[in-house]
Amino acid sequence: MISSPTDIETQLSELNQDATGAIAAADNLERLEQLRVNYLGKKGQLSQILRGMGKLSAEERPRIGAIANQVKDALQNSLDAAKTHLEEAAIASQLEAETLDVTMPGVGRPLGRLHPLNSTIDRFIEIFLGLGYTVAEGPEMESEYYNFEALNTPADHPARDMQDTFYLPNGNLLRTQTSSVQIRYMETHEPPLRIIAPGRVYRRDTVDATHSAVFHQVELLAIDKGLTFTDLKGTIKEFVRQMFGEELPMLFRASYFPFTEPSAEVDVQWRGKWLEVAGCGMVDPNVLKAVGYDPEVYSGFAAGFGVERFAMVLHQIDDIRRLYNSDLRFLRQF
Ligand code: 2NL
Repeated sequence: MISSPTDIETQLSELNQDATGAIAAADNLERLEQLRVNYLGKKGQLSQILRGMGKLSAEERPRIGAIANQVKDALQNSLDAAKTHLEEAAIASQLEAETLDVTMPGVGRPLGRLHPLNSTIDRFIEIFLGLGYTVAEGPEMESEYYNFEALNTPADHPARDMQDTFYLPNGNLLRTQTSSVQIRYMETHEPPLRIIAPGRVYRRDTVDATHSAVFHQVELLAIDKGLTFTDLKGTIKEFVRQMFGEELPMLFRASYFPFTEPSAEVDVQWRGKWLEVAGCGMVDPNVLKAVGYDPEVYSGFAAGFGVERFAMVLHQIDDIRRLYNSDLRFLRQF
């Protein structure tokens, strides 16, 4: 087929119109590249049209050639402009999406806090560290020896009753007091020593507002030459002064524990009420012998404090079970 100059001019003009419209409608860079290849590429529509040029006369060729160049330049310019526009728009929308408004209020992160039992244990530790004590720890699963026998509590003692202790199938038990930790400590250390043993203990108690089968104790033990009941009283008095923040009327009531002799229970008067705060006494000579200490050379005193009781008194908590059921409405108050 022979192309006439007007045919080619018409084709160029249509191409120009088509392409300009398509470029204007392109909304992404991939589409734009497709259009460039389609219209201006080596095998593109413009090249196709220019193939017809060979058949033009020598006079017409430069004129049509010039028109073709104009169309090519115009389309190339449109493509460049559209490309620049799309790139700028992409950057603008990215900036918009990533904008950080430094005036926005921060996200609130609620602070964790100590459970009242832990903060109470921490108070005990802080006070006794100040009095020269160190903290000792040991297993919660114990043998009868460390929990009872070494503490002068023979097999026929009422405290050994199945009713009171969680015995394990292997003959061991869950410790009923942290004294067992202190026996282990004495076995591996020479006097003088001053330790406290905070920790979890177990008793087969029926749970109610003031009893729990799992609770916490801090036990205190001091062994040296020449320690007397007066040292024990002075220690407890200083502890009470620091724990309650003031000196309080105190009462040592005679009592009995298998592992101390003499033994006493300690009451303090606080806010008009007498509270029982500790059991205590001079370490029984049989306990000293059990760990290989000579009772003729060394003496010592010991005391046991109930952590839950202190937490409840200090924070006015009416039911021990509140300390164990992890209700955040309760725990957030401390
Ligand atoms: C209580 C109070 C007490 C002890 C614990 C103790 C420890 C050793 C030797 C002697 Cl290694 N005593 N601890 C002493 C008196 C009281 O706890 O009411 N317990 C049933």
